[in-house]
Amino acid sequence: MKKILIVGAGGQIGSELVPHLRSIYGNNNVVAADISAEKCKALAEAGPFEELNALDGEGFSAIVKKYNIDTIFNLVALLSATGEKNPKLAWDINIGALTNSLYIAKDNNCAVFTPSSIGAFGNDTPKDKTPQDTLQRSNTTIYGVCKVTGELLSDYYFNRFGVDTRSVRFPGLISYVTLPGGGTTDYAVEIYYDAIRKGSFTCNVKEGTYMDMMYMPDALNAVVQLMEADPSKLKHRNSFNIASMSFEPEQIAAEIRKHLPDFKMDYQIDPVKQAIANSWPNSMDDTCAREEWGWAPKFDLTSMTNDMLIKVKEKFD
Ligand code: AKB
Repeated sequence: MKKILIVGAGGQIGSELVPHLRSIYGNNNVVAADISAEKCKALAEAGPFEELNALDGEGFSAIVKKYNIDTIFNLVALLSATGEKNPKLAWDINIGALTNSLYIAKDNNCAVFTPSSIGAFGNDTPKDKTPQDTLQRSNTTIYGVCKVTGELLSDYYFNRFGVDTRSVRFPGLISYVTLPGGGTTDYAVEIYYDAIRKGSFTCNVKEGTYMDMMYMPDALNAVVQLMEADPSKLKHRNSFNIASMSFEPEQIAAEIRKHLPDFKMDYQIDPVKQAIANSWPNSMDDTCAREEWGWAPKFDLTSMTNDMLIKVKEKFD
C-alpha cells in the first residue's frame, strides 16, 4: 500500500486529487499538506493533514519521515497569468517546492509526481499536434520557464539518482469543485459559472484561440494511471503530453447554448493572457502516453459540458 504526501493540496487539482487518492489507497495513507489550513478544512476532516510551507525543507522532510511517505505529489505552483505579476516570486515558489520535493524524495526513497503543462511549450514549438519530443523554448512566461526547468530537473534526478519521477503536461483543467486561480485557461471554467448565474459571459481570450483542455475526472485518472504504470514500459518520464479536447471560445459557447439557448458571450481581451495563449499549442499529440501507459480520456467537450452545467447548477440551487 502506498503512503502518499500531497503538497499544495488546497488548490484546484489537490482538492479533488486528495479525495480521489484516499478512495483508492485509504484515508490514512494519503496525507494532505498546504500552507493554508483554512483552505483545507474538508481535507483535514477526512484524513491526515499537515500545515506546511513547501519551501521549508526541514518541515517538509519531517512530515515525510513522520508518515513513512513513499510517494510525493508536488502540486505547489503559481499559474501562468499570476506568475507574470511577480516573476521572482513565481520562480521561488514553483522551483523551490520542486527542488525540495526532489531532494527529499532522493533522501527518503520516494517517487515524485509534479505536473507540467502546455505552458512548457513556446512560440517556436509546432502548434498543431505538438509532438511529445520537440522544441521547448518557453521563454515568454516565468511559468513556462519553471515548467521546462522542472521537466529537466525531474529527468536529471531520475537519470542521476534513480528517483522515480513522473509527470504529465496538463492542458487547461476544467472542474466544478475548486476554481483555478490566475491561469490563462481559466475562462473555460468561469464560462460555466457565468452561464448558470448570469446567462452571459465576457471572454478574455479572442475568438479562434485554440488550446487543449481536459475535464478533471480524466486528469485524476491520468495521474493515478501514470504513477501505477510499469516503469519498464516508460520510455519518457518528464513529461508526457496528454490530451482529450481542444477548442476555441466560440465552440464552448455553442455547446453551452445547446442547454441554455439564450446564453450570450462577448469579448474583453486580456493582453497578457492572449499573448500567453498564442504561445501555447493548439493541440498536443499524446501518442506516447497512449502507447507507454495506456492513457485514454473519457470526456469530450459535449459530455464535459453536460456534466459541468449540472454540477455548477447544483452548487447554486
Ligand atoms: C494555466 O492556464 O496557467 C494553467 C495551465 C494550462 O498550466 N491552467
